[in-house]
Amino acid sequence: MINCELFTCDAATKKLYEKAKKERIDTVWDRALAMQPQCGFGEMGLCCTNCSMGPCRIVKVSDDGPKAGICGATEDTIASRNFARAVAAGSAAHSDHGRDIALALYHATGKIRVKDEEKLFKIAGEWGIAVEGKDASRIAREVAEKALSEFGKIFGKLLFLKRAPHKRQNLWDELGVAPEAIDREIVEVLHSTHMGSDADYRNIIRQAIRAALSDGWGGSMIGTELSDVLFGTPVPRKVEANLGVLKKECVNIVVHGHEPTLSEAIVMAARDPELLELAKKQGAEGINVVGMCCTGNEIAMRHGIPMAGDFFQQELAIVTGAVEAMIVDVQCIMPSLATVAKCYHTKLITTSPKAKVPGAIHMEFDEQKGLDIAKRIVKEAVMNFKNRKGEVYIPDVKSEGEIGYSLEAIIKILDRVTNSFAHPSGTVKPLVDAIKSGVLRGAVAIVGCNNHKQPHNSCHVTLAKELLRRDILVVTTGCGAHSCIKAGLMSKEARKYCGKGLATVCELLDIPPVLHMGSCVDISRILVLLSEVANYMGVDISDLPVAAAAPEWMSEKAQSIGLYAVASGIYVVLGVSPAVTGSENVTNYLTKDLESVLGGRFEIEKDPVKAAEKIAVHIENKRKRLGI
Ligand code: XCC
Ligand code: SF4
Repeated sequence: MINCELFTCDAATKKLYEKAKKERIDTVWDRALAMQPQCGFGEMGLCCTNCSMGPCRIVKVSDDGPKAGICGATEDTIASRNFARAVAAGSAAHSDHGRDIALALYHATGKIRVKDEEKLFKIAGEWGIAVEGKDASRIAREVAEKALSEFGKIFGKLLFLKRAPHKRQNLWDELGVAPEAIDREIVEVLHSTHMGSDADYRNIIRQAIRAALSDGWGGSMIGTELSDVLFGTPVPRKVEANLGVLKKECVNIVVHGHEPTLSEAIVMAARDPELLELAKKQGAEGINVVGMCCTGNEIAMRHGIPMAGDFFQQELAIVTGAVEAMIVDVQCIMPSLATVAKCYHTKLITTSPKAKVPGAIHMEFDEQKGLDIAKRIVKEAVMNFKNRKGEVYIPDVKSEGEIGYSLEAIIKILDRVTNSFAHPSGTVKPLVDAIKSGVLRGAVAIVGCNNHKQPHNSCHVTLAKELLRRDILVVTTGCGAHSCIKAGLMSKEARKYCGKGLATVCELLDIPPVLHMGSCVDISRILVLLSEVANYMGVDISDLPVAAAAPEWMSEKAQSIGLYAVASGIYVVLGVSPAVTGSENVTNYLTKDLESVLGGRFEIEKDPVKAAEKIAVHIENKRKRLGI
């Protein structure tokens, strides 16, 4: 058995891991242990299966053994191709999510009222859609159509690229990396990395950059913006977090995955009086919906629904014995859930045609009949309450924090301290002033997943604390956000971790020092915030005293995010190395050379304390260059 004191800093996780062991349930950590030693070729990116002459692998540890694939592909070609394909898959996942939101908006028009008309009109204006004489429903349809055409339009660049500072847009044009249509960029990576196509690692990474940018400034941004239009732009609110939010006396429903279309409908359905009545008839006190992973972020930001847990807590939620249904859609759903659910009474319900799991019940979700299907799914959960068996144990571990810091919310907060006589409201001026004066040294985005190669949550939390004490503001999304809220970093009390400058800023603005900006597609909010700051200062994103970190990342999506951040001019510190280290050239290109081309680069640093030191040095260098 593994010593869970070492692998996580989260108390609820430790307690439930003990229960899992007692009940002989295998978790992600047990399977990771069984997987050791992991394949060195794969880890270094030196294994190729791109054609059936392979698999081929390059031997690095000794002089003997192949130094090229059967076709002659070198380590540089193989490692860069593998990396590019991972980026393309990540970009595909985010972007297909964005497309589904656009489709949902398209089909919703005329049936429901969109929640944020102001944002709808703003996007219409940005995209050159005439609004005069049209009602919101017609404009919504035209915006949705335009968004959908971003995926496959024949000519022209992505519309949202215009949100970037001019210098950045010009640089992308010069380098030939400005993406055209989202699907096409992803297809081109798959084509150019096909056996016998591109063999030049720099050119392979150039194409990967196009696919990554089409995620951050395309698919993800469409996902975020149109979700806001449909379901409302997040505003600050309090929520509870961690597995202690499950309630023993209630029907517990965990919604897990990514797309707010499903979770929004489940949240509505769970408030249906008939279903509540039915729950009472089954002996429950009510229906308790909680969210997991990015879906957890989405519904917490918009409805204050508790954030039950992160990627590594999904199995443990079921181990409580208190979950009547875990409802999932796409991405980050461990197939193991079906096996774990079998040992309890929990129903695992898949809802997307893109993600079925053997052993789960499939109830396909269709936005057009959203609420009806959601009610049927919730009913399944309610009727399952009386089937609980074995020990129900919900650890008494939860914390509270303030979340919901969309860009619009941040600007509203900044307006509070803007002197309205001297300065117009609605700008980032107070933030820029704080950075210029040095009260705030800079800002860092801590994002990404959990990975058994790093201690769970503690890398996110240690890094955040190290930055706060250096007067560096932290923004976060995804499972990084779950880590931070669980550790109490999104509460006002967290000011105790801050340096004097940051503590003062937080007090003045009445904000926590770690700002929750949403799910992983919502990293696009951070791109827009950075663009606003850079534009206000008349510089490029790469000039700003900022950085990003993914200390526990694992997914292909994270590789796409990392690369679009680098290509947007950001210094990105990864706690887990991407599978490229078998090629010195590719590794050097990503961690060194790219900086002179794009202004951003990767850094690989496992230790969060050292990562914070490196980030602080980077931020001070940027400040010096700006002369502040
Ligand atoms: Fe998945 Fe988005 Fe990673 Fe969490 S942070 S493990 S990708 S849920 Ni996005
Ligand atoms: Fe081997 Fe080349 Fe085929 Fe890859 S593409 S499996 S390196 S022969």
